[in-house]
Amino acid sequence: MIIIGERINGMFRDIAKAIREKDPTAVQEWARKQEAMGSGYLDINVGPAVSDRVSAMRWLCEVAQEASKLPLCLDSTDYDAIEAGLEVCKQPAMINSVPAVQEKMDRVFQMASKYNAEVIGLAMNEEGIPKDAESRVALAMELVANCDAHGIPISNLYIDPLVLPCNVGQDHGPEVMETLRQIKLLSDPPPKTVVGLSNISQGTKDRDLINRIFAVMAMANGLDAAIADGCDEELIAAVATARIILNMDIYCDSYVDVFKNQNL
Ligand code: THG
Repeated sequence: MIIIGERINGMFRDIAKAIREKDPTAVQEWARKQEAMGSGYLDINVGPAVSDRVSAMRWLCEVAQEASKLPLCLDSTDYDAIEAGLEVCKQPAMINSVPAVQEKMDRVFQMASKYNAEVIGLAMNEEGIPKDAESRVALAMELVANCDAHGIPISNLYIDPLVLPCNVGQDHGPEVMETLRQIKLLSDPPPKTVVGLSNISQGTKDRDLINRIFAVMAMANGLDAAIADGCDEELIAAVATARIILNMDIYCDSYVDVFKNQNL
């Protein structure tokens, strides 16, 4: 499973301050740290409190790329901000995200095609997030059809079944697991899958434990990627171990590396 490091997000105080003061220090520290600990992408989100999302996104992308060579996952509902990020990305990026809403899919898949970007498609539409797996899979199918219609390889599409905090949407848990399984039957090759892992534990006690258990359960149901705390050693160890159990690593390489690094 690929970890998309979640930490460069204006929802965190140090990043909000960095954006306000145009001080790259915290952004670049998190970029380096997440890369060093094995994240495969850096999520870049300007957060809720920014007035000019376009210039904030452009600046975050520029300074993150000075510190890390990881590809970026541009996380915004403002497509002008996403496009500003795509313009300065030095390598193909991931667009995070688009719901199954026609005019939004038209704009996002067009941008993806122009900039050779991957796309996260959300299992939701104008009516919100459905509860049952069948309705989520039906929305995933719409995203697959629109991706294909724009000539984008389906392997560049990541479907996000959408994870809600378990203390408000506990009944969504099994539906998310079932959605992850069924998405792999939609096409050949199938789309990839991604979740916002830390969503599951928002507002709960024992957040790290809940995140870790959810991650390995979702991996057993085929999860390919997670926007997650890439600096949580326990999460990384759990993911490395699940990769062995699921026979995803030849020679147990990542398992051995992780435990060697922790001197166990
Ligand atoms: N799907 C997709 N993209 C996403 C999400 C998703 N992007 C945003 C989010 N969800 C994933 N990123 C985070 C980042 C942080 C937290 C949760 C998800 C988090 N933050 C602390 C909190 O809210 O308690 C903030 C703590 C602080 O302020 O210091 O949990 O689902 N495609």
